[in-house]
Amino acid sequence: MSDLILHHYGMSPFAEKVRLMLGLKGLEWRSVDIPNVMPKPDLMPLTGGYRKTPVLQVGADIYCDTKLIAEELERRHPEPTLMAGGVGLAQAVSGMAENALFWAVAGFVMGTNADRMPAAFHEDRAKMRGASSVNIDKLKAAAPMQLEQLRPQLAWSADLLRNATPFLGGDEPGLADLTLYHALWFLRNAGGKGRAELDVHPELTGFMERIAAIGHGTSQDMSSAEALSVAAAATPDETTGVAENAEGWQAGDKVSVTPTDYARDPVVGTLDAYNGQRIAVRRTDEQVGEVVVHFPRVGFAIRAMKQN
Ligand SMILES: N[C@@H](CCC(=O)N[C@@H](CS)C(=O)NCC(=O)O)C(=O)O
Repeated sequence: MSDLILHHYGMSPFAEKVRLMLGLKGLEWRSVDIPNVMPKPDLMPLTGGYRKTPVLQVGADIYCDTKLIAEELERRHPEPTLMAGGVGLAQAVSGMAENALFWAVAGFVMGTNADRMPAAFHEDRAKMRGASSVNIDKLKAAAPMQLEQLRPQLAWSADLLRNATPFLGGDEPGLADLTLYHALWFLRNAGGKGRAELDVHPELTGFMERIAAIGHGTSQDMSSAEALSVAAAATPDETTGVAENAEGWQAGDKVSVTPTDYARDPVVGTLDAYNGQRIAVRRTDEQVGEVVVHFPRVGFAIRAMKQN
């Protein structure tokens, strides 16, 4: 069976983006179901603190963030390509779909479904965003404003798709499509009033049907304990090394790597790889031994730690 292990949960839109990448490439993969709130005791030994969903594991190499997961899947399994229309197109779409559009969807979904969500979920997300307390009334009161933000962006998305042929990058679906799709999928699947907002745009509903038809490849469930054993038995891939860089980073520097937006939990280790696109940190965990945790450069801050 496959060496690709995805740590995720069903309702995660960013995980849906990766499940579709696996489908687009027709891959087999192992599926580890993780909690949607902290604590995540079987994920932390692998990531060293990074808590977002999803995470891709290949042996003792751990890939964080869907941008990097896309690149890594493309490197390991180049055909069929995920990069129809080019990586620049995918990242440009990501600039909209994973920021203004995604947050309008998230705000609307959270506000309109607030009473149906468990208190533990609200508390976890408030903490993850760095808020000092949960304010459900504020969340609910913000829903109409979020809808005002959302509607024009759905119209822009429909316009983009009206000019697609039939995908954003041409004849074949690619990362740009999956990136736009995952925000729309979140709006449709979260229940409540989201679906009606999509239904007024036939371009969006047609596109969503085409993307859903890609499927998720072939997955087999794996327990989180088994995934930890896989990491413990494996050795990380050979490093791609630290490229010459103006910032002065060198292999072996003690560093922390932290998302720049939310869930800013630092991952600490020694610098293993650094180049125009990626940062990788080597760390030793008492449960799984030596692992290398990989991040994209964009969206992550690297900082020097004191050597001891
Ligand atoms: N930039 C990240 C965003 C990932 C993200 O925010 N995922 C959400 C779930 S869809 C998350 O981590 N929520 C908190 C959690 O699952 O603990 C990526 O592309 O992977």
